[in-house]
Amino acid sequence: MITLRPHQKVKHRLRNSDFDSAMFRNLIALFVLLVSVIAPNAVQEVQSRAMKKQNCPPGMVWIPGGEFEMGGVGKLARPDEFPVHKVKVSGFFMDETEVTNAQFRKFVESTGYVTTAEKKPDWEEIKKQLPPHAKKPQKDFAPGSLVFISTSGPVPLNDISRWWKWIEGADWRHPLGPGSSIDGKDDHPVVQVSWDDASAYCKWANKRLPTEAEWEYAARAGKANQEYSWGKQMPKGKRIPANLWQGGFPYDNKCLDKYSLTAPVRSFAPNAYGLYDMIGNVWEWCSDWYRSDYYSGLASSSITNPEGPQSSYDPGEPNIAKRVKRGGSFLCCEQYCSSYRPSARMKASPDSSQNHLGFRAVKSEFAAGSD
Ligand SMILES: [Ca+2]
Repeated sequence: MITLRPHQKVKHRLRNSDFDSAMFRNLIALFVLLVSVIAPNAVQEVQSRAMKKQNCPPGMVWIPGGEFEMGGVGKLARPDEFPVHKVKVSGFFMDETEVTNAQFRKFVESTGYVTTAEKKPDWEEIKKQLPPHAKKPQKDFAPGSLVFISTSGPVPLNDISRWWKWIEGADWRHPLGPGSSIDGKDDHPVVQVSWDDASAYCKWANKRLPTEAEWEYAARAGKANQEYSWGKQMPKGKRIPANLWQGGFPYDNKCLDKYSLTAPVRSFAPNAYGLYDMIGNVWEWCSDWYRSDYYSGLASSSITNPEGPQSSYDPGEPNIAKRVKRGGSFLCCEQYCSSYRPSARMKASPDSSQNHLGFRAVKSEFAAGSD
């Protein structure tokens, strides 16, 4: 038996180690060669994803393109979510979180932008949304916005005026009206922003609002035909997966998820794409006009990158043109709209702002890096 001295053992180990690492490198090279011959597209896809990750704008994630079934799943789906149809979307970058107060403040400080809620409402614009011959009120309009105010007990749920009140002086810096503030809430989503405000921010940030199809595709995060973003389970019990409403609506918020209004972004687990709060916290504006019958007018074959209908139609308020909003908010519950489903559609006029409504932005692949 040959006995190695200590220095010989080290040399021996080094030689073995050199040999092992050379073998390992050769095996990897062989593996890559084999894969590139057998599945060249897979290699390109992996390389492309790695490049996308490397070139991802700060605070955004890459959403790889694909095809999905867009529309209602399960018994809670509403008529405007049908028919379910196939949609292809190209890959795009999406904000990880809803746009925060800090981000919106940076935009306002850079541009001097004044939001819709901070401007005196224009009677000529309001008149367009009212029945013909509506008379101008005696009192002058003051800037303001809509604020959710809990009722003292149960109320008919077909009358939103019971819990939505026009509050003069409510705006993004004062989400609940005069006396409220966003001090210490830099990481909360900005609210009281209209579609026009959200679009102005996006333009400044060299981004854009997501289409309704992009939004739903990103919210599903690869979970085909699932009722909820997190799977098949209703948001019940103590492990609530998003900032929603628990308890009797709109009078008894039990806050099992710990938040009665907005929560700081990233308070709940992200979806499989790494996107936070796609469901709950605040509604998010999309770029599309809203039409209740939009899906039924689409071709039966798969459509690619749809940008929504040319015009708006909401049978509930046919005189008011509306844009789509998605994802539900801290006010969503089973008793009212159950809009914590990725397919749920909601709408509001582009000059509307509310204290449960915000947005996040996206960026097309070709626009990446053009900052
Ligand atoms: Ca909540």
